[in-house]
Amino acid sequence: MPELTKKTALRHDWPLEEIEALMARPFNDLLFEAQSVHRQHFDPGEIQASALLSIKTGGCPEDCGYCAQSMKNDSTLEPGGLIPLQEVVNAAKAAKAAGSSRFCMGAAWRKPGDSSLSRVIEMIEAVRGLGLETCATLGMLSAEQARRLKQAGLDYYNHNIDTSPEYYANIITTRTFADRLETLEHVRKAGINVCSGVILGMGENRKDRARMLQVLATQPEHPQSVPVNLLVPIKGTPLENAPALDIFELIRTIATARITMPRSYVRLSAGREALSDEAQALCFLAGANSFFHGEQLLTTANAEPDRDSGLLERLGLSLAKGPREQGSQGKETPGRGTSL
Ligand code: SAM
Ligand code: DTB
Ligand code: SF4
Repeated sequence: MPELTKKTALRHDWPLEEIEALMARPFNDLLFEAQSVHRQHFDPGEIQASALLSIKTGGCPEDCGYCAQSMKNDSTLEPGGLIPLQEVVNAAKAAKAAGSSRFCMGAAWRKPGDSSLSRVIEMIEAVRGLGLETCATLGMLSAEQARRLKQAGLDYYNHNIDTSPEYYANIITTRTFADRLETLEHVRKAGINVCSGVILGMGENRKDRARMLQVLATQPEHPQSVPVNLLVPIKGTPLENAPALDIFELIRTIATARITMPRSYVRLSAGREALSDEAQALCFLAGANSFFHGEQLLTTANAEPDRDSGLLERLGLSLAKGPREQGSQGKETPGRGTSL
Protein backbone atom coordinates (compact mmCIF):
# COMPACT_ATOMS: atom_id res chain seq x y z
CA MET A 1 0.00 0.00 0.00
CA PRO A 2 1.49 3.40 -0.91
CA GLU A 3 2.55 5.33 2.19
CA LEU A 4 0.12 8.18 1.63
CA THR A 5 -3.03 6.08 1.56
CA LYS A 6 -2.32 4.90 5.09
CA LYS A 7 -2.40 8.45 6.38
CA THR A 8 -5.44 9.95 8.00
CA ALA A 9 -7.27 12.21 5.57
CA LEU A 10 -7.47 15.86 6.56
CA ARG A 11 -10.94 16.88 7.67
CA HIS A 12 -12.38 20.37 7.78
CA ASP A 13 -15.86 19.43 8.96
CA TRP A 14 -15.38 18.78 12.68
CA PRO A 15 -18.66 19.02 14.62
CA LEU A 16 -18.25 20.51 18.11
CA GLU A 17 -19.75 17.41 19.75
CA GLU A 18 -17.13 15.19 18.14
CA ILE A 19 -14.29 17.38 19.39
CA GLU A 20 -15.82 17.49 22.87
CA ALA A 21 -16.15 13.71 22.82
CA LEU A 22 -12.48 13.36 21.86
CA MET A 23 -11.43 15.66 24.68
CA ALA A 24 -13.54 13.70 27.17
CA ARG A 25 -12.06 10.31 26.30
CA PRO A 26 -10.15 8.37 28.95
CA PHE A 27 -6.72 10.03 29.08
CA ASN A 28 -4.77 6.97 27.95
CA ASP A 29 -7.08 6.36 24.98
CA LEU A 30 -6.80 9.99 23.89
CA LEU A 31 -3.02 10.01 24.15
CA PHE A 32 -2.67 6.70 22.36
CA GLU A 33 -4.74 7.92 19.44
CA ALA A 34 -2.95 11.26 19.29
CA GLN A 35 0.47 9.59 19.28
CA SER A 36 -0.69 7.11 16.62
CA VAL A 37 -1.89 9.97 14.38
CA HIS A 38 1.31 11.87 15.07
CA ARG A 39 3.45 8.96 13.85
CA GLN A 40 1.58 8.83 10.54
CA HIS A 41 2.70 12.34 9.69
CA PHE A 42 5.84 13.22 11.62
CA ASP A 43 9.09 11.77 12.87
CA PRO A 44 8.22 11.22 16.56
CA GLY A 45 11.85 11.82 17.56
CA GLU A 46 12.02 15.40 16.26
CA ILE A 47 11.01 18.72 17.73
CA GLN A 48 10.98 21.97 15.75
CA ALA A 49 12.43 24.94 17.63
CA SER A 50 11.50 28.58 17.03
CA ALA A 51 13.11 31.59 18.68
CA LEU A 52 11.18 34.72 19.58
CA LEU A 53 12.26 38.34 19.61
CA SER A 54 10.21 41.35 20.59
CA ILE A 55 11.07 43.96 17.95
CA LYS A 56 8.67 46.57 19.36
CA THR A 57 7.68 46.24 22.98
CA GLY A 58 4.73 47.67 24.90
CA GLY A 59 2.51 50.71 24.45
CA CYS A 60 -0.14 48.71 22.58
CA PRO A 61 -3.62 50.29 22.26
CA GLU A 62 -5.47 46.94 22.42
CA ASP A 63 -6.91 45.77 25.75
CA CYS A 64 -6.02 42.06 25.72
CA GLY A 65 -6.56 41.04 29.33
CA TYR A 66 -3.56 38.71 29.46
CA CYS A 67 -0.93 40.97 27.96
CA ALA A 68 1.96 42.82 29.58
CA GLN A 69 2.14 45.11 26.54
CA SER A 70 -1.32 46.68 26.60
CA MET A 71 -1.42 50.36 27.57
CA LYS A 72 -4.76 49.61 29.19
CA ASN A 73 -3.13 47.25 31.69
CA ASP A 74 -1.08 48.22 34.71
CA SER A 75 2.10 46.28 34.04
CA THR A 76 5.47 47.85 34.83
CA LEU A 77 6.81 47.31 31.31
CA GLU A 78 8.75 50.19 29.70
CA PRO A 79 7.46 50.73 26.14
CA GLY A 80 10.02 51.05 23.35
CA GLY A 81 10.17 51.77 19.61
CA LEU A 82 11.06 49.45 16.74
CA ILE A 83 14.56 48.12 17.47
CA PRO A 84 17.50 48.53 15.04
CA LEU A 85 18.04 45.98 12.27
CA GLN A 86 21.46 45.00 13.63
CA GLU A 87 19.95 43.90 16.96
CA VAL A 88 17.58 41.64 15.08
CA VAL A 89 20.39 40.15 13.02
CA ASN A 90 22.49 39.52 16.13
CA ALA A 91 19.59 37.81 17.91
CA ALA A 92 18.79 35.70 14.85
CA LYS A 93 22.43 34.54 14.52
CA ALA A 94 22.47 33.55 18.20
CA ALA A 95 19.15 31.73 17.83
CA LYS A 96 20.44 29.78 14.84
CA ALA A 97 23.61 28.84 16.68
CA ALA A 98 21.46 27.57 19.56
CA GLY A 99 19.52 25.25 17.23
CA SER A 100 16.38 27.17 16.28
CA SER A 101 15.22 26.74 12.69
CA ARG A 102 12.67 29.56 12.71
CA PHE A 103 12.90 33.13 13.98
CA CYS A 104 9.74 34.90 15.02
CA MET A 105 9.55 38.69 15.37
CA GLY A 106 6.76 40.14 17.50
CA ALA A 107 5.52 43.73 17.67
CA ALA A 108 3.01 45.23 20.10
CA TRP A 109 0.84 46.84 17.46
CA ARG A 110 -2.88 46.77 16.81
CA LYS A 111 -1.84 46.87 13.15
CA PRO A 112 1.41 47.95 11.49
CA GLY A 113 1.71 51.27 9.67
CA ASP A 114 3.05 50.99 6.12
CA SER A 115 6.42 52.62 6.87
CA SER A 116 6.95 50.43 9.95
CA LEU A 117 6.11 47.46 7.78
CA SER A 118 8.89 48.48 5.37
CA ARG A 119 11.38 48.32 8.26
CA VAL A 120 10.07 44.93 9.36
CA ILE A 121 10.46 43.73 5.76
CA GLU A 122 14.17 44.62 5.91
CA MET A 123 14.39 42.51 9.06
CA ILE A 124 12.63 39.58 7.41
CA GLU A 125 14.99 39.74 4.42
CA ALA A 126 18.04 39.84 6.68
CA VAL A 127 16.87 36.90 8.83
CA ARG A 128 16.01 34.89 5.72
CA GLY A 129 19.52 35.59 4.45
CA LEU A 130 20.88 33.73 7.46
CA GLY A 131 19.14 30.54 6.34
CA LEU A 132 16.40 30.70 8.96
CA GLU A 133 12.68 30.41 8.39
CA THR A 134 10.93 33.66 9.24
CA CYS A 135 7.78 34.40 11.19
CA ALA A 136 6.23 37.70 12.21
CA THR A 137 3.38 38.69 14.49
CA LEU A 138 2.45 42.33 14.02
CA GLY A 139 -1.31 42.52 14.68
CA MET A 140 -4.01 42.97 12.05
CA LEU A 141 -2.99 43.09 8.40
CA SER A 142 -4.73 44.36 5.29
CA ALA A 143 -4.73 42.14 2.21
CA GLU A 144 -2.13 44.43 0.63
CA GLN A 145 0.16 44.27 3.67
CA ALA A 146 -0.05 40.48 3.65
CA ARG A 147 0.97 40.50 -0.03
CA ARG A 148 3.96 42.75 0.77
CA LEU A 149 5.07 40.33 3.48
CA LYS A 150 4.75 37.39 1.11
CA GLN A 151 6.83 39.20 -1.46
CA ALA A 152 9.51 39.79 1.17
CA GLY A 153 9.68 36.02 1.63
CA LEU A 154 7.94 35.76 5.00
CA ASP A 155 7.35 32.07 5.74
CA TYR A 156 4.81 32.27 8.60
CA TYR A 157 2.49 34.87 10.06
CA ASN A 158 1.36 34.37 13.66
CA HIS A 159 -2.07 35.63 14.60
CA ASN A 160 -3.74 33.75 17.43
CA ILE A 161 -7.48 33.38 17.89
CA ASP A 162 -6.56 33.23 21.61
CA THR A 163 -9.89 31.89 22.90
CA SER A 164 -13.36 30.77 21.75
CA PRO A 165 -15.69 33.16 19.89
CA GLU A 166 -18.13 32.90 22.81
CA TYR A 167 -15.52 33.79 25.45
CA TYR A 168 -13.65 36.40 23.39
CA ALA A 169 -15.33 39.55 24.74
CA ASN A 170 -14.38 38.55 28.30
CA ILE A 171 -10.73 38.90 27.32
CA ILE A 172 -10.52 41.56 24.59
CA THR A 173 -12.99 44.33 23.72
CA THR A 174 -10.99 46.51 21.32
CA ARG A 175 -11.33 44.07 18.41
CA THR A 176 -13.61 41.20 17.48
CA PHE A 177 -13.11 37.55 16.79
CA ALA A 178 -14.21 38.29 13.21
CA ASP A 179 -11.33 40.81 12.87
CA ARG A 180 -8.95 38.04 13.80
CA LEU A 181 -10.37 35.66 11.19
CA GLU A 182 -10.21 38.38 8.55
CA THR A 183 -6.47 38.84 9.01
CA LEU A 184 -5.99 35.07 8.91
CA GLU A 185 -7.82 35.05 5.59
CA HIS A 186 -5.56 37.78 4.19
CA VAL A 187 -2.48 35.83 5.27
CA ARG A 188 -3.76 32.55 3.83
CA LYS A 189 -4.79 34.15 0.53
CA ALA A 190 -1.39 35.82 0.22
CA GLY A 191 0.16 32.33 0.37
CA ILE A 192 1.94 32.77 3.72
CA ASN A 193 1.86 29.82 6.13
CA VAL A 194 -0.59 30.49 8.93
CA CYS A 195 0.48 30.18 12.56
CA SER A 196 -2.61 30.50 14.72
CA GLY A 197 -3.38 29.14 18.14
CA VAL A 198 -4.79 29.68 21.57
CA ILE A 199 -4.14 30.61 25.18
CA LEU A 200 -5.43 28.22 27.84
CA GLY A 201 -6.02 29.00 31.50
CA MET A 202 -7.93 32.27 31.09
CA GLY A 203 -11.02 30.98 32.92
CA GLU A 204 -12.54 29.31 29.85
CA ASN A 205 -14.24 25.92 30.14
CA ARG A 206 -13.66 22.71 28.22
CA LYS A 207 -16.38 23.53 25.71
CA ASP A 208 -14.54 26.78 24.92
CA ARG A 209 -11.35 24.81 24.40
CA ALA A 210 -13.17 22.45 22.03
CA ARG A 211 -14.61 25.48 20.17
CA MET A 212 -11.14 27.01 19.72
CA LEU A 213 -9.94 23.80 18.10
CA GLN A 214 -13.10 23.60 16.01
CA VAL A 215 -12.52 27.11 14.66
CA LEU A 216 -8.93 26.27 13.72
CA ALA A 217 -9.66 22.79 12.31
CA THR A 218 -12.54 24.04 10.14
CA GLN A 219 -10.54 26.80 8.44
CA PRO A 220 -10.27 26.32 4.65
CA GLU A 221 -6.73 25.07 5.40
CA HIS A 222 -5.54 23.96 8.81
CA PRO A 223 -3.04 26.48 10.16
CA GLN A 224 0.37 25.02 9.37
CA SER A 225 1.44 25.87 12.92
CA VAL A 226 -0.79 25.83 16.02
CA PRO A 227 0.72 27.37 19.16
CA VAL A 228 -0.92 26.25 22.39
CA ASN A 229 -0.02 28.82 25.03
CA LEU A 230 -0.64 28.41 28.72
CA LEU A 231 -1.42 31.79 30.27
CA VAL A 232 1.67 33.41 31.80
CA PRO A 233 0.02 35.45 34.54
CA ILE A 234 1.29 39.04 34.42
CA LYS A 235 1.05 41.36 37.40
CA GLY A 236 -1.14 44.38 36.70
CA THR A 237 -3.34 42.60 34.13
CA PRO A 238 -6.96 41.54 34.73
CA LEU A 239 -5.84 37.91 34.49
CA GLU A 240 -3.01 38.08 37.00
CA ASN A 241 -4.96 35.92 39.47
CA ALA A 242 -6.68 33.60 37.00
CA PRO A 243 -7.11 30.17 38.61
CA ALA A 244 -4.41 27.75 37.43
CA LEU A 245 -5.52 25.29 34.76
CA ASP A 246 -5.37 21.55 35.44
CA ILE A 247 -2.34 20.60 33.32
CA PHE A 248 -4.15 17.50 32.05
CA GLU A 249 -6.52 19.91 30.27
CA LEU A 250 -3.51 21.39 28.43
CA ILE A 251 -2.38 17.89 27.47
CA ARG A 252 -5.89 16.88 26.36
CA THR A 253 -6.12 20.04 24.24
CA ILE A 254 -2.77 19.30 22.58
CA ALA A 255 -3.80 15.70 21.87
CA THR A 256 -7.10 16.85 20.36
CA ALA A 257 -5.31 19.46 18.24
CA ARG A 258 -3.03 16.70 16.95
CA ILE A 259 -5.98 14.45 16.04
CA THR A 260 -8.08 17.18 14.42
CA MET A 261 -5.16 18.85 12.57
CA PRO A 262 -2.86 15.89 11.95
CA ARG A 263 -0.35 17.59 9.64
CA SER A 264 0.04 20.84 11.57
CA TYR A 265 2.95 21.58 13.83
CA VAL A 266 1.50 21.88 17.35
CA ARG A 267 3.66 24.18 19.44
CA LEU A 268 3.92 23.93 23.21
CA SER A 269 4.34 27.70 23.58
CA ALA A 270 4.16 30.20 26.44
CA GLY A 271 3.88 28.79 29.95
CA ARG A 272 6.39 25.99 29.39
CA GLU A 273 8.71 27.36 32.06
CA ALA A 274 6.07 26.59 34.69
CA LEU A 275 5.63 22.97 33.54
CA SER A 276 7.47 20.04 35.07
CA ASP A 277 9.69 17.94 32.81
CA GLU A 278 7.13 15.15 33.13
CA ALA A 279 4.25 17.40 32.01
CA GLN A 280 6.30 18.54 29.00
CA ALA A 281 7.06 14.92 28.12
CA LEU A 282 3.32 14.16 28.15
CA CYS A 283 2.70 17.17 25.89
CA PHE A 284 5.23 15.73 23.40
CA LEU A 285 3.58 12.31 23.69
CA ALA A 286 0.24 14.00 22.98
CA GLY A 287 1.67 15.30 19.70
CA ALA A 288 3.29 18.65 20.46
CA ASN A 289 6.28 18.79 18.09
CA SER A 290 7.44 22.35 18.31
CA PHE A 291 8.47 24.78 21.04
CA PHE A 292 10.03 28.16 21.67
CA HIS A 293 13.73 27.82 22.38
CA GLY A 294 15.78 30.57 23.99
CA GLU A 295 15.85 32.41 27.29
CA GLN A 296 13.14 34.92 26.52
CA LEU A 297 9.63 34.88 25.04
CA LEU A 298 8.43 38.44 24.30
CA THR A 299 8.40 40.07 27.73
CA THR A 300 8.68 37.03 30.00
CA ALA A 301 11.22 34.27 30.61
CA ASN A 302 11.10 31.04 28.65
CA ALA A 303 12.31 27.64 29.90
CA GLU A 304 16.12 27.75 30.29
CA PRO A 305 17.94 26.50 27.16
CA ASP A 306 20.15 24.22 29.29
CA ARG A 307 17.08 22.67 30.85
CA ASP A 308 15.67 22.11 27.34
CA SER A 309 18.85 20.43 26.09
CA GLY A 310 18.86 18.14 29.12
CA LEU A 311 15.20 17.27 28.71
CA LEU A 312 15.50 16.52 24.99
CA GLU A 313 18.48 14.30 25.67
CA ARG A 314 16.71 12.42 28.45
CA LEU A 315 13.72 11.88 26.15
CA GLY A 316 15.79 10.94 23.10
CA LEU A 317 14.40 13.83 21.08
CA SER A 318 16.38 15.98 18.66
CA LEU A 319 15.88 19.43 17.19
CA ALA A 320 14.63 19.38 13.60
CA LYS A 321 16.69 21.12 10.93
CA GLY A 322 14.90 23.83 8.99
CA PRO A 323 14.02 23.41 5.31
CA ARG A 324 16.48 26.15 4.37
CA GLU A 325 19.44 24.86 6.33
CA GLN A 326 22.30 23.37 4.36
CA GLY A 327 22.35 19.58 4.19
CA SER A 328 18.98 19.59 5.90
CA GLN A 329 17.41 16.25 6.63
CA GLY A 330 14.44 18.10 8.10
CA LYS A 331 10.98 17.82 6.61
CA GLU A 332 9.83 20.62 4.37
CA THR A 333 7.19 22.94 5.68
CA PRO A 334 3.91 21.05 5.29
CA GLY A 335 2.67 21.86 1.81
CA ARG A 336 -0.06 24.45 1.60
CA GLY A 337 -3.32 22.86 0.68
CA THR A 338 -1.86 19.36 0.57
CA SER A 339 -5.04 17.66 1.70
CA LEU A 340 -4.83 13.92 1.44
N1 SAM B 1 0.22 42.33 18.90
C1 SAM B 1 0.16 41.19 18.08
C2 SAM B 1 -1.08 40.36 18.29
O1 SAM B 1 -1.66 40.42 19.38
O2 SAM B 1 -1.45 39.64 17.38
C3 SAM B 1 1.38 40.29 18.19
C4 SAM B 1 2.05 40.07 19.52
S1 SAM B 1 1.05 39.24 20.76
C5 SAM B 1 2.01 39.45 22.20
C6 SAM B 1 1.19 37.55 20.28
C7 SAM B 1 0.45 36.52 21.09
O3 SAM B 1 1.13 36.26 22.32
C8 SAM B 1 -0.96 36.84 21.56
O4 SAM B 1 -1.91 36.67 20.56
C9 SAM B 1 -1.16 35.84 22.66
O5 SAM B 1 -1.72 34.65 22.14
C10 SAM B 1 0.26 35.57 23.17
N2 SAM B 1 0.42 36.09 24.54
C11 SAM B 1 0.59 37.36 24.91
N3 SAM B 1 0.68 37.49 26.25
C12 SAM B 1 0.56 36.24 26.76
C13 SAM B 1 0.58 35.70 28.08
N4 SAM B 1 0.71 36.49 29.14
N5 SAM B 1 0.43 34.37 28.23
C14 SAM B 1 0.29 33.57 27.15
N6 SAM B 1 0.28 34.02 25.88
C15 SAM B 1 0.40 35.33 25.67
C1 DTB C 1 2.51 32.62 20.50
O1 DTB C 1 1.52 31.91 20.28
N1 DTB C 1 3.09 32.78 21.67
C2 DTB C 1 4.20 33.70 21.58
C3 DTB C 1 4.24 34.04 20.08
N2 DTB C 1 3.11 33.34 19.57
C4 DTB C 1 4.30 35.41 19.62
C5 DTB C 1 4.10 34.83 22.51
C6 DTB C 1 4.09 34.40 23.95
C7 DTB C 1 4.11 35.61 24.82
C8 DTB C 1 4.19 35.25 26.27
C9 DTB C 1 4.16 36.42 27.17
C10 DTB C 1 5.28 37.39 27.00
O2 DTB C 1 6.48 36.99 26.94
O3 DTB C 1 4.99 38.59 26.98
FE1 SF4 D 1 -1.27 44.35 21.89
FE2 SF4 D 1 -0.84 41.89 20.93
FE3 SF4 D 1 -0.60 42.40 23.58
FE4 SF4 D 1 -3.01 42.42 22.49
S1 SF4 D 1 -1.61 40.64 22.61
S2 SF4 D 1 -2.19 43.97 23.90
S3 SF4 D 1 -2.58 43.23 20.46
S4 SF4 D 1 0.66 43.22 21.95
